[in-house]
Amino acid sequence: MDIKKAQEGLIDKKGRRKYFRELDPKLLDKPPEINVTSIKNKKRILFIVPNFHWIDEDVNALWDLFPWNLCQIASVIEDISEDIKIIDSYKENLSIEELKKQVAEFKPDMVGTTVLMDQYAGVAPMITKLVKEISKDIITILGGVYAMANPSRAMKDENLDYVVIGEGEYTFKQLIGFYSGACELPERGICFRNSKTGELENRGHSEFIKNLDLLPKPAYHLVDFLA
Ligand code: B12
Repeated sequence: MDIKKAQEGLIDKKGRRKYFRELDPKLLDKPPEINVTSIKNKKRILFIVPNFHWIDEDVNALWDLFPWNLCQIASVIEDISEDIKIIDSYKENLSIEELKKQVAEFKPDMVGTTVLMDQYAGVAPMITKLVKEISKDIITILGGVYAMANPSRAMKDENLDYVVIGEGEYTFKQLIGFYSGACELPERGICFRNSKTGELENRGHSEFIKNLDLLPKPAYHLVDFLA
């Protein structure tokens, strides 16, 4: 193989790698407008960190970290949600049945799961299955590096309703806003099954949040650091 030629095909005229160009990068100057005060019934939002030991007993999977990504998103959606909970089934070492019991008790309208890397792709359908067994009406969302890098693969899971592609703070807020009747679906940052055509609709990478300093402080009160 002619490596130089192969590389040329990956670089555009501005010298940028093609995959980056395909992200069609755009900056988000200001948060999307959502009429939060018009919402009559706010949604109950549950975030889940899967227990990676369901599929992997490798000691390298033993990272003692807390889900700051979910705390970050939670702080942005606090005003639009009825209640928000984060279940870290990894830290608690919950079994599928134990997690299912906690999900049923919380009675969520929407469940967002995070999967950091491809290595753990297999845990996502385990979560969506248990959620849809509780109720088909619960909307399931998957975010994180695995989902954003492989949206079509992730959407092969028939129990998954949305993949969030890119930074999730405002995309997820708009998704909640949509199901609360306060705005349209996000124009970017989601992949889902179009209900009319049945085809996958990939709206591409979300806009990059321009000024991260404007984000509220992460909702760290939703996780127990010292447990
Ligand atoms: C910090 C980090 C680590 C840390 C912490 C990992 C951890 N378990 O938390 C450490 C150093 C331990 C680590 C180790 C490894 N890492 Co690492 N790591 C990262 C890094 C640099 C940042 C991740 C991060 O925290 N970002 C900040 C948070 C806020 O962003 P986020 O999680 O993506 O969340 C945002 C969105 O994704 C989205 N989102 C996420 N979840 C959800 C959920 C919902 C519902 C919604 C709506 C949105 C949403 O919204 C969030 C806010 O905007 C990424 C590179 C990157 N730029 O992402 C690599 C990265 C994830 N790591 C990677 C790899 C390969 C590894 C290792 C396997 C390396 C190795 N060979 O050992 C190990 C595996 C460790 C393990 N078993 O867990 C790869 C994964 C590639 C892939 N496609 O799978 C990445 C992408 C780097 C790369 N480009 O290669 N890593």
